[in-house]
Amino acid sequence: MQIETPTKISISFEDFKTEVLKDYKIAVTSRECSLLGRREVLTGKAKFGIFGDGKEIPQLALAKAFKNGDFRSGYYRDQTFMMAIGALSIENFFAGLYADSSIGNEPMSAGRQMGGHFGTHSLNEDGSWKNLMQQKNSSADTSPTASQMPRLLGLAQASKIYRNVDGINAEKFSENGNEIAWGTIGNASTSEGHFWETINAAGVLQVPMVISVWDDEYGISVHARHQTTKENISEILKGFQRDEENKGYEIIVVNGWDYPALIEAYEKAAEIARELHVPVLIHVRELTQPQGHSTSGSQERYKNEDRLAWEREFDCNVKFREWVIQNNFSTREELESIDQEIKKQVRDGKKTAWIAYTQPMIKKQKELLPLLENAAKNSDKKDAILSLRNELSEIKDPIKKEILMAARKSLHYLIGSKNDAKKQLIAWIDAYTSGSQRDFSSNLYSESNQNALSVKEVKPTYSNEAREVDARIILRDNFDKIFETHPETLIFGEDTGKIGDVNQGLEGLQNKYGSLRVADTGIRETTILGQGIGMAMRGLRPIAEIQYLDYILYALQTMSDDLATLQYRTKGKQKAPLIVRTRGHRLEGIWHSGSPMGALVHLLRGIHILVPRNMTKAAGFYNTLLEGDEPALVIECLNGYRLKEKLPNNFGEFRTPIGVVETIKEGTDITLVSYGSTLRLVEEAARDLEEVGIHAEIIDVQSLLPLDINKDIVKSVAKTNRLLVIDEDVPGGASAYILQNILEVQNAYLHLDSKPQTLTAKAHRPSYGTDGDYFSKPSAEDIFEKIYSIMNESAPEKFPALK
Ligand SMILES: Cc1ncc(C[n+]2csc(CCOP(=O)(O)OP(=O)(O)O)c2C)c(N)n1
Ligand SMILES: [Mg+2]
Repeated sequence: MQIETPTKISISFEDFKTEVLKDYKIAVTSRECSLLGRREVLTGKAKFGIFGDGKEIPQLALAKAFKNGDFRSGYYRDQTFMMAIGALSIENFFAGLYADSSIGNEPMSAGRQMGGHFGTHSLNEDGSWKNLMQQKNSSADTSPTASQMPRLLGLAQASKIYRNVDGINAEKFSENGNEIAWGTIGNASTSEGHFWETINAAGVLQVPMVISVWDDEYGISVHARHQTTKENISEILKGFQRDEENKGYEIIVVNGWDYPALIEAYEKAAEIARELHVPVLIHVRELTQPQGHSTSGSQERYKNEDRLAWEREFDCNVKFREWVIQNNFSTREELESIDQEIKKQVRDGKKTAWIAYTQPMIKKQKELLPLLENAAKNSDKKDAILSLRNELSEIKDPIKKEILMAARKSLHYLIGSKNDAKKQLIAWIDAYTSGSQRDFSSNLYSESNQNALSVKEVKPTYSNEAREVDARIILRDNFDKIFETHPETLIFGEDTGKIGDVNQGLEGLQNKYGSLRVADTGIRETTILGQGIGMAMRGLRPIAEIQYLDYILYALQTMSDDLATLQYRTKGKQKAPLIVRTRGHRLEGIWHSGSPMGALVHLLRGIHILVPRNMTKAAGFYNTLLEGDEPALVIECLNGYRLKEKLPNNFGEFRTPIGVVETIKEGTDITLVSYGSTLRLVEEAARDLEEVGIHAEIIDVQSLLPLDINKDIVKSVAKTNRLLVIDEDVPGGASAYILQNILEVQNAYLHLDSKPQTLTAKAHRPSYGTDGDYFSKPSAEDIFEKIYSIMNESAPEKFPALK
């Protein structure tokens, strides 16, 4: 018998039935995981649960349209989809819930993320790319609502680049740009700016992005009437609908419990997006939350009985089951027995996951008990140690914390004693701690042999007749070389394309390399960042330009929550080697001369932060970064583009090393540490100080994250015995960060004869105009006087008081 299936492809009833029953099993498995998962939290075996119940059926339809090479960028409701593409087993699901730190058991994040945060592996053990065309891909989830949206844009745009830019080796990433980036988002999260910014940008760019809105009418307890105009996201997005004259979106509305309609909707969406590169929004309505939002709180507090009754009736799994029976794909009895079988499978899988999670720790517990007994034997605090030992032995499934607590507290009782038992205990604690610490702290930065720190310095070279040119020319010619030699590089931002950036560091390059590789964007910093993240995750080497450092605050959430955590939250299984280019520090006024480096340094651990003092150094950083596999933020000096620099002749080749400081003036009296635009003033002050017999040594840190990996600054302080850190940030900002490193990491306090100090801008934003700058930021006079006062304090006879 042939039937007209929702897939529009005429397949045999038997084949379609097999497909339907396979889906049924996944839906039931997923639901059973949610139900048991909640129980695991309520009985204390897991800490928090957020599940995909009530959203199963649309995800099965999504999975059918999802092909190898495609990418998902979604949120915590998508367990059914992950199961359907074969990326999440029952055991994986529970390992995530328990926070199992083994990447083998918990491939999503090795226990670093709450359960419900999904991802696949893009990288091999050595950090190199897997062939993403041979697998179904999911970018790693993040918890902040709508934070998946900017990255989604970039994942989609990569297809556009692969389809339209020649010469890129796309083998592992794309086949003619036919890959779709599939987004998922909750109805309430569409209230976020990230959603709107992404929707508009994808409409402008016309990229293959299909975004599903899972609409259950609620965002935790808050109803749609407080979230969305007209309580209807597809209704208010109607203006984005494409028509004969204008490009735009295809918008599809479908009920989340209607299996055949969903399959049709997703097939149609895929067709349009994949072939035509038109973005699609699928508004999936009438979804439910059978168990409420998460394990914290209960929905009875905010849903009335009518709503709860409706949710029970329209539960997508219930409706699907009815449909299966009505259409004779199975009988009630058959489904009953499938249900029972799956219940058992999930219970068994849960048990297996629990054993895999707890076994290694039980082994450690067993190892430790005799060590504690031995230690007790040899101690006058025997009873206290034995009591710790006994408490530990009574814990059925101990976690690392409980085991280490017992061991370390016992050691505290052994202060002053010396014997083999204590030695053994110490060795055991050290080994267990350091091994475990890696489970929780590794992979903040790349650990591959392509990591940016291992790229060796190459100095710029100059011909004998090298000219002095406006520094922006050096950037321009270097970018030219980069685009010529690396077809996978591209740059985009506000005014980046046609005019070649606001300071003409890209002058003429759009004409040469095309408007996809040197591109203007809308004014939308968050999604500029997201374009970069997504494209970098698909093998391209994007350079995202944020016009001024002051405006990076718009993109900061995405940088901090997404880009900076990517390697860490996947334990090194995904990377986005994105270069963020911007310009900042001193120029004019509150919003064109900010230098919030402390804020950035603190929020962006996981990204290299580079602060070159001139454009040759900046160009060298770009060359270094393109050799590496890590994300970085490069801040060019806003007031440096028209200053003269000597023209090198090895563009594209010279490399500024990352994390390495440079001594730009030698001296014996005091070490001055600074970076960026401030350095020119420090140099000016140092010249004046020479006149009064003070010989300052100046160190340019060049790179704030990481900072002075060779610990060179302390060597200078050992010579000068005095230290001043100078920058344009607020008091206690990046200067305090630098000082902490020099004093605490490098132990420079051992060499100091004077109080180590900082000289910074005022606490307020810099005021406009030359006087505004003079009274807001450190001037050469401020620097001179500060240093002079330090010298006066240490040798008043030689350096009599200034005033
Ligand atoms: C930026 C941010 N604000 C608040 C939260 C807390 N929070 C988590 S989920 C959620 C509701 C999301 O609702 P919706 O988008 O409709 O998704 P649903 O859970 O209903 O599927 C909120 C407010 C968060 N994770 N991130
Ligand atoms: Mg919702």
